[in-house]
Amino acid sequence: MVTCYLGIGSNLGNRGKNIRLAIQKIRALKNTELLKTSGIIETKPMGGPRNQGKFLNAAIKIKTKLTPHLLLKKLKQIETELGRAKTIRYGPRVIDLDILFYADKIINRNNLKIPHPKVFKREFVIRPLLEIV
Ligand code: PH2
Ligand code: MG
Ligand code: MG
Repeated sequence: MVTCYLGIGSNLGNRGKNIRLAIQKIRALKNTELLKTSGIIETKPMGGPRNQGKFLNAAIKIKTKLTPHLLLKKLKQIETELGRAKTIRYGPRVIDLDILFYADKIINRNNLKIPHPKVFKREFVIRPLLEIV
């Protein structure tokens, strides 16, 4: 089992419900345990279209036996189940699930970068994260 931190964001639909449902689905993943959940904060959208709605953001701490790539795949599945459609970069989304840290691993693949490259540049990531580390 390794410890991971995930960032969660939503700015479309019932944002709070989307986040709660996503956390439930992560908790239900095999070989994965939910350890901590931050509070949910409302944040101004950073990047993307200027007229998009505000986000709700949160972070969670989990323990998992899934490999980073399998965890990524499961998170993408959950995003799809919750109705996320592919749109423009940084555009509005029903749910966004990002791996922020996976133990002390460093991964630099096209489809997966850990730690999340923007983790230290984004207040909407750092604030909830600080609550649970
Ligand atoms: N996610 C983005 C881009 N901009 N802004 C806020 N406030 N919250 C987010 O989760 C967010 C964002 C890309 O994933
Ligand atoms: Mg993101
Ligand atoms: Mg993402």
